[in-house]
Amino acid sequence: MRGLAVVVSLLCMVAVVCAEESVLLDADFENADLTGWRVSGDLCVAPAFCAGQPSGKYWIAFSTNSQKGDPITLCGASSVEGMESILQSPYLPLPFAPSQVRVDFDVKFLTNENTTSDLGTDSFLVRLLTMSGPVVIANIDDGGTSPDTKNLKISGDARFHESGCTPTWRYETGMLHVSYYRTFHGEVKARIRSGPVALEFLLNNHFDQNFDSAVVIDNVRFSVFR
Ligand SMILES: [Ca+2]
Ligand SMILES: [Ca+2]
Ligand SMILES: [Ca+2]
Repeated sequence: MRGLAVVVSLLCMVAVVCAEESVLLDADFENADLTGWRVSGDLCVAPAFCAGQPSGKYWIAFSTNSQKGDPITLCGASSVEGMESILQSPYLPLPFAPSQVRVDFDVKFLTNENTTSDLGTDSFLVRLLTMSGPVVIANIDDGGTSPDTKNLKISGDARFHESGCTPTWRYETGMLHVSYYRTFHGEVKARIRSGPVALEFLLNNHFDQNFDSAVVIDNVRFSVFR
C-alpha cells in the first residue's frame, strides 16, 4: 500500500489532476450544536422520528409549520410568517482561491401538498452564498427534484410515496443524496476568492400556509479545490 501511495503522489507531482482539497464544512450534527449557524423558523436538531433514521443519532429537521394556524409544529417553533424556515452555515473563510467546489448532503422531503397538482409547490432550495452572488445547488419541490446536470447528481428514490409519518405528513421521498461539483473560471472565480462563503437551506411554503412541508437533512459536507 505504501508503494502505491508513493506512486500516486509522484503522479500528482507531474499531473494537475490531483487538485488540493480543503474541507470547509463537515457537519453530521452529532454534537447537536448549531452554534455559529443561522437558524430561523421551525427548525431543530432532531433524533430519529417517523421520518426515519438519521445517520448517527441526529439530523436537522425543518418545516413550514406555524403555531399560528397549525395544531402542532415539527420543532415546537414557527416558520417565518408561516412561510419559510432557513438554515445557514457559518460564514466560511477560503484558504485559497478555489477553482472548484463540492457540496454533498442527504435530504428527505415530506409534504401535505397534493404532489400531482401544481397548486402550492412548496420548495426546498439550497444555495451557495458567495461574494459573486448566490449559486443554486439544488431544488426539491412537490413536483420532484432538480434534474441531474453535469454539476448535479441526486441519487435515491425521489418519487413521492405515502409517508411513514401519516397522518402528520401525507407524502415523502426516499432519503436522497445530493452531490454538486462545479468549476469556476475567470471573473466569477476572481470575485469568489475574497470569500467568505456559506451554504443556505431554505424551505418555503408556496401559495398557502394550510398545506405544509418538511425536510430532514444530514451529512452536510462542503469542500473547495485549488
Ligand atoms: Ca447525523
Ligand atoms: Ca404549502
Ligand atoms: Ca401551516
